[in-house]
Amino acid sequence: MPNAQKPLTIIAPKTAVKGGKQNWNTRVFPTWCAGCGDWGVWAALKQALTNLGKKPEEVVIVYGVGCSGNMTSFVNTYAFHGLHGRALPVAEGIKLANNKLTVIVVAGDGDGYGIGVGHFIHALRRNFDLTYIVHNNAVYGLTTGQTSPTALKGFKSKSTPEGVIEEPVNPLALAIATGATFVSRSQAADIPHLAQTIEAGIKHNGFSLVDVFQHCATFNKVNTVQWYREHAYKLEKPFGPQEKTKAMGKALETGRYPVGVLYHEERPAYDDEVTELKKGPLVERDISNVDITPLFDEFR
Ligand SMILES: Cc1ncc(C[n+]2csc(CCOP(=O)(O)OP(=O)(O)O)c2C)c(N)n1
Repeated sequence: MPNAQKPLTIIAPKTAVKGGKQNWNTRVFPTWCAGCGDWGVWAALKQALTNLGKKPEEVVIVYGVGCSGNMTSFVNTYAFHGLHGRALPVAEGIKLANNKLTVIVVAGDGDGYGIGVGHFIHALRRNFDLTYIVHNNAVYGLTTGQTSPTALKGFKSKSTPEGVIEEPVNPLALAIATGATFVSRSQAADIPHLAQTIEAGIKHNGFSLVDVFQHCATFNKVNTVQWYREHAYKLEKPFGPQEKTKAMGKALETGRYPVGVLYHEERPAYDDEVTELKKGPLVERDISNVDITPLFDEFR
C-alpha cells in the first residue's frame, strides 16, 4: 500500500508548478476500479479549477467517506477527509473561518443523501457559498454494493436481494423544495459537460448542488453509462425564481432525467449576511489584544 493511502485528515497543497500552470495531481495515483465514473469526476473537477484560474492554495475540498471520498489523496488542494455524512458542516465551518477560500464538498449518494441528508437540507436553506459535488451511483461502492437512498425501486443488491421496496430520494426536487439557489446535474461519462457544470457551480455565490450520474462499474449493473445515456436529456437553460414550479416539475419527472443547470437564483449567501464577516475573514483579524481568559474561565 503506498504511503499516502494511509488515513489522512488534513492535507496541504504543493505550490504551483513552473510557468504558472497548476498541477492538480498529487503523487498518489487513484485506486478506483477500472471503468469507474469517479475517474470522470476527478478529471472534470481538475478541468473546472484550471478553467477558473484557481491556485491549489485557494481551494479547500472537504470529502465524505466512500469511494468518492478517497479522492482526498488524489487532488492537489487543501483537503479534509470528514466523517461519513459529515462533510458539509466541516465545509461550513471552513467558510466561516475564511470566506475568501473556494470551498468544495465531494460526497457519495449514501454519504450525502442518506446518513448526511440532514446537513444537506440545512446547508441548502442557509445558502452557504459551497459547491456540493455528489457522486450519485445509486449504490454503496466502498462497502461493496449495498442499496443506497437513490437506488430505484426494484434494485437488487446485497442488502436488498428481493429488490428495493421504497421510493428513491430525489435530490434535485429536495433541493428546490428546500430553498436551493443552484441545482444541477451532470454525468461522469460526459467530462466536458461536467467540468462546465462544476465551473458554473463554483462561480455561483451560494450553495450549488452538482448531482453527478456516476456509473459504478463493479456494483451497479443497472445504472450503466448506456443506461444514463438512454434516460438523461440535456436542458437548454436554467429556470429562474419565477419558474420554480416548472423546475420542480422537471425534477419530479420519472423515467427520463434532466441534465444541466435546472434552477438558478441569485440570493445573498450565508456568509454575506453574517455581520462579523463584513469586516473581513476571521482568519485575518488581529487577535493579539483580545483577552480570552474570560472565555476559558467559563469552562473551568
Ligand atoms: C458512521 C458510519 N457509518 C457507516 C460507515 C460505513 N460506510 C463507509 S462508506 C459507506 C457508504 C458509501 O456509499 P456512498 O456514500 O454512496 O459512496 P461510494 O462509495 O459509492 O462512492 C458506508 C455505509 C462509516 N464509515 N461510518
